[in-house]
Amino acid sequence: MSGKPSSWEEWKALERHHAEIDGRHLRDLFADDEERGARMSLDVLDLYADFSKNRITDETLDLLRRLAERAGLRAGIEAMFSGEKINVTENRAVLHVALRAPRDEVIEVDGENVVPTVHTVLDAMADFADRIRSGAWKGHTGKRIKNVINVGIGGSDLGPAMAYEALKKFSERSMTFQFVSNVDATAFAEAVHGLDPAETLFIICSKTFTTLETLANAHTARRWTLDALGDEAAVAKHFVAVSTNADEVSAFGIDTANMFEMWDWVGGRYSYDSAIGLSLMIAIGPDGFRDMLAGFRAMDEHFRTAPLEENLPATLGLIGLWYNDFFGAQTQSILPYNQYLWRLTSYLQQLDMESNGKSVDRDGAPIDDYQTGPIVWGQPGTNGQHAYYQLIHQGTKLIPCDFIGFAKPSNDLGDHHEYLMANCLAQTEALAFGKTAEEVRAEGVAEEQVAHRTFQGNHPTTTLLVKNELTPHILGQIIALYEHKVFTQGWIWRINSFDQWGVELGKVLAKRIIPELQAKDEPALAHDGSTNELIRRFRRYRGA
Ligand code: G6Q
Repeated sequence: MSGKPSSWEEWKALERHHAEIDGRHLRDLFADDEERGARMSLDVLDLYADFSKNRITDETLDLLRRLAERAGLRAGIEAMFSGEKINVTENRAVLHVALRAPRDEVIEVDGENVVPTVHTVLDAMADFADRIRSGAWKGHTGKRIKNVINVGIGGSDLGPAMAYEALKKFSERSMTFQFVSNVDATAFAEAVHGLDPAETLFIICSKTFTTLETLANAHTARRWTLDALGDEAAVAKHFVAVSTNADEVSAFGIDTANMFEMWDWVGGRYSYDSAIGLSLMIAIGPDGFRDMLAGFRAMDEHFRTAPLEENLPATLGLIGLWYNDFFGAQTQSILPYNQYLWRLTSYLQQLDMESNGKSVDRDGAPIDDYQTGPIVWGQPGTNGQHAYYQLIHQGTKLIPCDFIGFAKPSNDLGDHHEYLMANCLAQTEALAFGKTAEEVRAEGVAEEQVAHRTFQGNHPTTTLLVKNELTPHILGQIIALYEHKVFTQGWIWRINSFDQWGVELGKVLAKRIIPELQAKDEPALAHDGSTNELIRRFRRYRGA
């Protein structure tokens, strides 16, 4: 499929349709159609998705689906699942779906079935996790491992960190789990504060094993361990690695027998189902981890097989695209009403923004007349309500929101859960329907106050109502849902959602400035005037 999406007849039909919809209020759409609330929904696995509070009609959905068909979404899905090298700029397959494939599935990359090696690594992880959890694996001095510290950044951090928080209820509470990512020494210093090195295991997660932040933290961890335990042999008991780069792992001093493999066909931000999730597996146990993979797998199968009309990730992707490209919405907010999901939005921020923050298409042509990925942001409800929801309700910007609520609480205390969910539901209602000036006046509000207390409404939301409490299986479903939503959008925008040259740039740039900050003598600087001045001042204030 080639050509700019914006030049397709299906795109132009949506532009025309937008002109019709733009003036319509959700109040009217609901008044005209009593069935709308029940009809504009999908019931998939453990998720009930209500997208009726969006500025759409049945025709909108139909036109969006035609756009997806024109873009060859179905063929794109097949290409991904069958291991085609759709990451064209890196000439790689994109096979996070293989990480949750059952043992008997065959998925080939360059003629080799990758599923057996996925399960070999999963089995090795399970064996290791069991030994840590049971105490069979001992530290160098014979003490049991009580603390696990994941050292990694970006895709080698956010997934396990988010999922550990999400699934804390299922975790081994006699152990502590920490995630060190920032090269700011505070991250490391605070993580190890009060810990006994003899009881601490570091998992160094780096696909490339060349990332500055991770290697700096890993070297510091090594020193911290050896300063206390005094014997190089301790490294073998207190460090394991997850990487594709065996040479760098052994150069660092970790025996490759203690290395868990990953593969170039798994992108960092899609990797926490791989050995990158080892810390999580130690926390929740191999059974919990496999249950989570089964949740991912169930959503994978849904995405691959369900027709577009019933396909939840595709539908969410299309609705997001509708606002992004036709209403000019710049952002997308994700608001989980679940405290355990407090890091979900940061995780999804990377997933979405690193994948679809692109401005050239797959053929390298500039994208200058349509928008690609949105800015993703949000905080768990109800905290956000007392902070920035004001702008969503009464500001001048259009912010489509996903609300995620659970039918059952993870911790059932008094009336908390009903209070929580009442807030969730009330917000989507208020955002959609607002409060008219007449309604405000009818409350007896003084005339000069009426405008201030009027709520325009017509703010679009999608509600994901999970039928159960948050479990590993359900977390897997939710994450796979968003992975495939991002895929849907990226495919239609004709971008490569699987490279990240902007991230690579950062890795190179910092390395140029480090020697200039560290030089004993005033270095000759050849940056722009601002950067030169900042470097000079940093050196001066630092006392160089
Ligand atoms: C993810 C990105 C990026 C990456 C980190 C860490 O998709 O590529 O966030 O995960 O830069 O990279 P390493 O795992 O190679 O250290």
